[in-house]
Amino acid sequence: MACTRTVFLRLSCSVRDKWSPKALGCQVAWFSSSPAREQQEKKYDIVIVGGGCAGSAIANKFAPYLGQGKVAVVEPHETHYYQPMFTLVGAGIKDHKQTHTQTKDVLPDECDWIKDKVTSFDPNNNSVTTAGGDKLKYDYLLVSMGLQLNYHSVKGLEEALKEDPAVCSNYHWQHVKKTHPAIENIQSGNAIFTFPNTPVKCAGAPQKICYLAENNFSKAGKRDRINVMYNTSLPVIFGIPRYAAPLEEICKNRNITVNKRHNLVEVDHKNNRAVFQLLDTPTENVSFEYSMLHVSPPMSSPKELWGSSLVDETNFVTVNRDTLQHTKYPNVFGMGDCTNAPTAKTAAAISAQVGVVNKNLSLVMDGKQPTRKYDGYTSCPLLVGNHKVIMAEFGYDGSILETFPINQAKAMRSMYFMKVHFMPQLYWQMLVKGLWHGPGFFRKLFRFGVA
Ligand code: UQ1
Repeated sequence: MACTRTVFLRLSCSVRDKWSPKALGCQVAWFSSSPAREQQEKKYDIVIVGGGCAGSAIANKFAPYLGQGKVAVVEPHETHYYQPMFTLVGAGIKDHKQTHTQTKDVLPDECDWIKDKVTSFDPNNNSVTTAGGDKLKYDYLLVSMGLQLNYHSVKGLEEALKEDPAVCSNYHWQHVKKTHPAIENIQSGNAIFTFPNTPVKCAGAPQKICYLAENNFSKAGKRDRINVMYNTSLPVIFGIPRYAAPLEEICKNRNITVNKRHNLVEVDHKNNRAVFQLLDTPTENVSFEYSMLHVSPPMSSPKELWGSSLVDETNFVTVNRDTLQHTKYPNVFGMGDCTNAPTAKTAAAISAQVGVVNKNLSLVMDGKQPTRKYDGYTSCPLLVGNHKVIMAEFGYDGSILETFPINQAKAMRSMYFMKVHFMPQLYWQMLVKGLWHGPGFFRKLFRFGVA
């Protein structure tokens, strides 16, 4: 193979100085000095594919304990986003600058950060290969790659996001910047909010921005000129009936039109039209003129996983829903949005999974069977406007797992405070550092240890 010089570069200190400040960022990256280069092969105790919320938390659990160079995190992006804040940015409540930090600042000093992406998995030989052609061998693998946003699957959408200031999307760090201006600029006509016909992360986000925008329109005195429309592919407004009931009530009281089984298939931004497939009569489409369009894009597992032996027929990583261990490869675990664990995909879900994977991976590394069980805990703080939040918390099979001994199906100001001020701190100071295992302990405490 044609090769030129390969640089295996330690970004700063090669031997960890325990007094050195974290700001020095003692992580390792592989850089090539030319596109054609010699491929590396390296062996690790643990390879973590994906350095988002889940990957960072587990890296911070294991790397300091195992020591320098034993854990690799493969993550191509230099920026780590706190995605739950995107709704607040879209609504003009938080600044975009508050959503992110550098990847190197959330990963532990002791891990090797491979700034690349994994393109193939070979679990039968305990190895993964990166886009740069490097082979990483492992004893244990964690797959925490998140979801892929498929804006390209909706005809005309990418172009509309580029060219039409009225088309925005809170799911992407760039498109979210357009949401608040679009809310401010609309004067009359249809404000349309969509929910796609695929698995999604934060299933509440598509409607949260609808409520916040409607609230903004009312306060700006233009509500009577704007028709607010929530067009969802789902047959229900929310999957858990306890929370669906107050949300239906909000839509009714605030005159928000909810069009169920409507799936966005085309945006014709030159004519301000959004086309929806009617999922109950799929050969039929309906089109609406828009003055503002907020799109929640179709999503899928990352394409690098497709067809690998780690995934099911829907291309999500097949894990045991209780232990999060892979169903076929006992030295592989899955976490976060890319697995087939049947619960809603959120940062809160990851928080509860951190404790489970930490315990079960440790047991497996000790030659034991995994024992810790994930109850499917997930949470969706549903911002409904007027500084209020319905704090939905639930688990597998629709079980309600509310933390506080109050009626969380009611929109409350205290929960708004939690969402806007407390959760970001919890995320940055605890969750990505592997120090927050979800609110299960507090839930039991508030119920005197019985739930
Ligand atoms: C949570 O743990 C978490 O992760 C930090 C979130 O994501 C930002 C949440 O939104 C929620 C609700 C939780 C759950 C925590 C409590 C205290 C209810």
